[in-house]
Amino acid sequence: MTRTALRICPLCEATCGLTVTLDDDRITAARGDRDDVFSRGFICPKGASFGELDADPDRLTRPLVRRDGRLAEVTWDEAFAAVQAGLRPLVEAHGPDSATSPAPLAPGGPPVAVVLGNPNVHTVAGALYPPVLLAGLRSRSVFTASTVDQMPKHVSSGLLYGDPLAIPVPDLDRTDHLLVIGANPMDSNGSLCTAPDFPGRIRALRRRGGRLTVVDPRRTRTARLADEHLAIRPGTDALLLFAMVQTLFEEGLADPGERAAHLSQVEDVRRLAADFTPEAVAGACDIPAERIRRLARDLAAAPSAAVYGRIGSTTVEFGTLTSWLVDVLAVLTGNFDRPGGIMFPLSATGPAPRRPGPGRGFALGRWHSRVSGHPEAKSELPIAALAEEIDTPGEGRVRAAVVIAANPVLSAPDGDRLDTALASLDFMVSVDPYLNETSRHADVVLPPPPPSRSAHFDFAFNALAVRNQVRYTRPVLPLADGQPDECEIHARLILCLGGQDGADPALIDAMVIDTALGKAVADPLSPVHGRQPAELARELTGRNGAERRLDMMLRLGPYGDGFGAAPEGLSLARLLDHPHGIDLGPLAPRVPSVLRTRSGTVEMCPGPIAAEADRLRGRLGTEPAGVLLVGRRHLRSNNSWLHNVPALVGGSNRCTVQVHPDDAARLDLTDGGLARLKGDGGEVEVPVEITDAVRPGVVSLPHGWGHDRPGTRLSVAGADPGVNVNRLNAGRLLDPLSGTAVLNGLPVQLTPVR
Ligand SMILES: Nc1nc2c(c(=O)[nH]1)N[C@H]1C(S)=C(S)[C@@H](COP(=O)(O)OP(=O)(O)OC[C@H]3O[C@@H](n4cnc5c(=O)[nH]c(N)nc54)[C@H](O)[C@@H]3O)O[C@H]1N2
Ligand SMILES: Nc1nc2c(c(=O)[nH]1)N[C@H]1C(S)=C(S)[C@@H](COP(=O)(O)OP(=O)(O)OC[C@H]3O[C@@H](n4cnc5c(=O)[nH]c(N)nc54)[C@H](O)[C@@H]3O)O[C@H]1N2
Ligand code: SF4
Ligand SMILES: [Mo]
Repeated sequence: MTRTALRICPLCEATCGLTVTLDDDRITAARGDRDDVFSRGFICPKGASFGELDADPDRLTRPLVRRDGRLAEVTWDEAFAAVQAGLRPLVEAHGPDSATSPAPLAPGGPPVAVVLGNPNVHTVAGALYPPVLLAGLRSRSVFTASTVDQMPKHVSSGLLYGDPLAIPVPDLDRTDHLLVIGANPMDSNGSLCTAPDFPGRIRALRRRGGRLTVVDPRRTRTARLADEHLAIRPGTDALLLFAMVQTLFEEGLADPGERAAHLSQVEDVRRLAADFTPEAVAGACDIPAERIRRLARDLAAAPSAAVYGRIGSTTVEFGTLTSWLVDVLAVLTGNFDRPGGIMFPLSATGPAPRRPGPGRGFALGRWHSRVSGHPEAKSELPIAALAEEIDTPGEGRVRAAVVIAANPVLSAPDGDRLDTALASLDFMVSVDPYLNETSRHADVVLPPPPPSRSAHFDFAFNALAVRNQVRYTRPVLPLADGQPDECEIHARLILCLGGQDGADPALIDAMVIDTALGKAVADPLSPVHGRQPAELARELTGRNGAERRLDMMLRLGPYGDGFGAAPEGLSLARLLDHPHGIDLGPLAPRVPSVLRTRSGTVEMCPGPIAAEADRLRGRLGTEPAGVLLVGRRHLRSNNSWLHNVPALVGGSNRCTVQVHPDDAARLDLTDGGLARLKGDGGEVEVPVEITDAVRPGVVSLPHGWGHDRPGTRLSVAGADPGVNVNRLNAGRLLDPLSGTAVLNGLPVQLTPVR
């Protein structure tokens, strides 16, 4: 029987609503849901292949356990028993660890690393359970995709606003001028800026007479749409943006406008920027000084303007400084926290707005990594340091790993070293639907069900969306016999770490609800202040623990019904009545209530930033030489795990090194010929694609390829494996404040292979 069902797409940050067509239990088509309150029918080729991805025959359907060196299918009970047997002794040796029985933290915590990958921000399980797991385990060896991605933005926000999660987004639908630094939303569909149909929103900007400026060493599909494209030399954006700040002060254009009363240390920024004149940076950036001045003037003159930076602004040596400068430019041009500028979304499951005033502030470097002494950021260590934390002998060495939705062998620096290091662990468990380059090292693999059989709610991306809205989709198909939901997998994993395998996984949700309601009733500002937690818990609805937690978060959240205090407010039941979502309106100003700094103001010139500015000042007058490597993304790909879907691979989605014609001629490279690319971490041989889309002196290789390892189960990807760009990168170059690896602007050597 044919029917349709709604499912929010989990594949990228655009969070498009899909209408899937089902023939019995097979998805035969996926199209955009025209009635979706946010995405309004938009879809991209990845979403359209939802059915194919969902039914990939290589997807694991049963858990695997290593026996006599080989991974074999077992029952779920056997798999969890193996997890507890493998991890519990290591946890126990380091003292009590349960989140319910707090005890003093053993130095460094247990020798168990937790590695969390990108899809965790796209699943309900990944949002709700890892925080519980981390609180219970209290390991200091926590590594996530953030340190090959957006950690610089978290650190910048932590320092500026006192809250690393308070990330302002461009008010895309109302801005008159969008300045894009190192992002290619035409292919990525946007990031740290959830905007389904980013392409349409850019076209709408142009239609209403707005201006688009793109700073990118490649002429990307986004750059092609721009009024102005600046092909900057990679890694020099901090210099460019500082020179714009200098120009604003120099020419009397710095005017924060209405928000001035909530800012502190603005004069310190002026002093910090003084030496970064356009003339002083022009050579390094390879952008004429007069053009830099004009960029600053245009930004100041626009009726409204938004500055937006992404991967090319974060995964670089001065990533935190650049991320800070992105916001500083918006503040100084009066485009902070106002329509058309950069604004803070208000998520339906986030905390309700609190009374303005001093907060707890944000601290960095509360502990350091064992081997290289990297400071923690947001309780994480750099994923670039994962290999050395495993393979360097000594007290506190990481001996086991819990890997959830991560493929760091391909996505993190020094892929080969990490590959070897993971193989040497005493124990590793992967929660992953594929047997891939990383999970092949696991002793236990716990596969989640396919997305059609999981519910979807965007806990992470609603806080980054260009419009406030809320949507929820239940699974479109029931779970296969015996297959647990991913939430249940996470909950059982938490129980195993606590030595409680066999206990009811619902206990985990009950504990979280109990704690959260306990806090809420004790909070004099909460609508449920003074009520009984048990009575509130009984009011929660939902089919399972995850739904009850969602109901609780919605009801206590900024739009919530407050358990009856605001009867028109949000609850799970209300959301279920609106299958295409509920629109909550355009972004609204949130300063000062969003601020959590100790001063209660936007602290414009934090100490760690000033120190980084001094380090950058030392670079003035220098010009990076040699060939620099940057990445690229393709619309029909997504990090490391979509190369197994036939409809998405092939054509222009290929793992080639793009080289400018001048460089190709100089280096004697031919189109389609092989080149050897060498970095400080290793080398690869890869086909050359000659194109003037990259600027001279820059080559581009995508990440997420290199599917040629034995012991994986990726029949499509393995046939056209590509190479792992992160083999080139020894992972020694990091943005020091955030621990984020330098993935863009990496020095490489390029030679022809004969
Ligand atoms: N050189 C270079 N390297 C990069 C980047 C770059 O630009 N250049 N980009 C970086 C960025 S921004 C990121 S975010 C990282 C991403 O890198 P990772 O965080 O490693 O994420 P993925 O490569 O997407 O791999 C995700 C894993 O999750 C599994 N998975 C898929 N769906 C699910 C699910 O529903 N549940 C579970 N449990 N598992 C699932 C997949 O099979 C795969 O093994 O890569 C980074 N690496
Ligand atoms: N199709 C597709 N979509 C995706 C993903 C994917 O793999 N494929 N991954 C998802 C993830 S995890 C993320 S984090 C987002 C990332 O989203 P984006 O950041 O929009 O994606 P990228 O294509 O990496 O864009 C980074 C751009 O920065 C440029 N760049 C490199 N170095 C520099 C530099 O030094 N300065 C400047 N100004 N620019 C530079 C690159 O040429 C590139 O065009 O995309 C998400 N969406
Ligand atoms: S843009 Fe992103 S969310 Fe939308 S259909 Fe494509 S992959 Fe899915
Ligand atoms: Mo990412």
